[in-house]
Amino acid sequence: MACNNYEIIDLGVMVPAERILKAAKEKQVDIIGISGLITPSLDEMVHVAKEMEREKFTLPLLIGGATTSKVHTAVKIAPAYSGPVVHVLDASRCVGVAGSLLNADTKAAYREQLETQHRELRRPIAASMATNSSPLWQKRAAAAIASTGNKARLPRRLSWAPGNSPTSLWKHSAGASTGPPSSRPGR
Ligand code: B12
Repeated sequence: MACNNYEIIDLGVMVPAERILKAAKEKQVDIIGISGLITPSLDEMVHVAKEMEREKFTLPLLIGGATTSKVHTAVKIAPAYSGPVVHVLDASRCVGVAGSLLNADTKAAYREQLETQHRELRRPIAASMATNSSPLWQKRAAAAIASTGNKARLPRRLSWAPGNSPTSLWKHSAGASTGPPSSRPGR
């Protein structure tokens, strides 16, 4: 990221959501990135997303780390926050993702693509919940399936405990390339 003119503000590990969001406001960052190494990090990431929503953030939230996945991001994190939430498999892809999210010409289409992908990833889970015999579960699953926007909340099926997540805030410096991924150097 730094090689592509992004300034990285590394807040370290086990950083509470409150401190992440405070720093994001103070430094006027363009993107927040959080990393999850072990299972407890996953629930903490959902908490960060909820806090971003509560504090009316609109910045993109990037998700990465050994324990994270596209499915968890789509099912558990993205529904908690109305801004863009992107799972990035490998940090080396961040330049392209950040560019697509920040470039005025590409961000709307990228967001659309992201929402479609998240809906696709949620669909089988919502469908499997619908087959559960509990009436309450069926009701909640039906609501989840009927929901279209990224506010769709799926009932809790999996258990994730709170934990830690290394955190970075990225400030987009003047001169950074924000064109579509194929047009940027270093990819
Ligand atoms: C190294 C390691 C450790 C080290 C950690 C040292 C340290 N201080 O970081 C030690 C030995 C301490 C350790 C301990 C444990 N570990 Co461990 N560990 C690993 C291991 C082998 C590699 C993790 C790593 O650093 N990879 C290198 C980094 C660069 O890769 P990465 O995290 O995947 O990040 C890449 C992408 O995800 C992305 N990315 C990462 N962060 C971000 C952030 C953003 C914003 C973006 C966009 C992208 C991005 O870019 C990176 C480069 O491509 C993984 C297995 C694995 N192969 O992933 C298990 C693993 C993470 N550990 C695991 C476990 C269970 C543990 C322990 C709980 C074991 C135990 N019972 O004690 C403890 C927990 C310790 C703790 N409290 O955190 C599990 C986690 C499973 C889970 N879902 O919870 C894993 C997945 C192994 C496994 N398959 O079971 N571990």
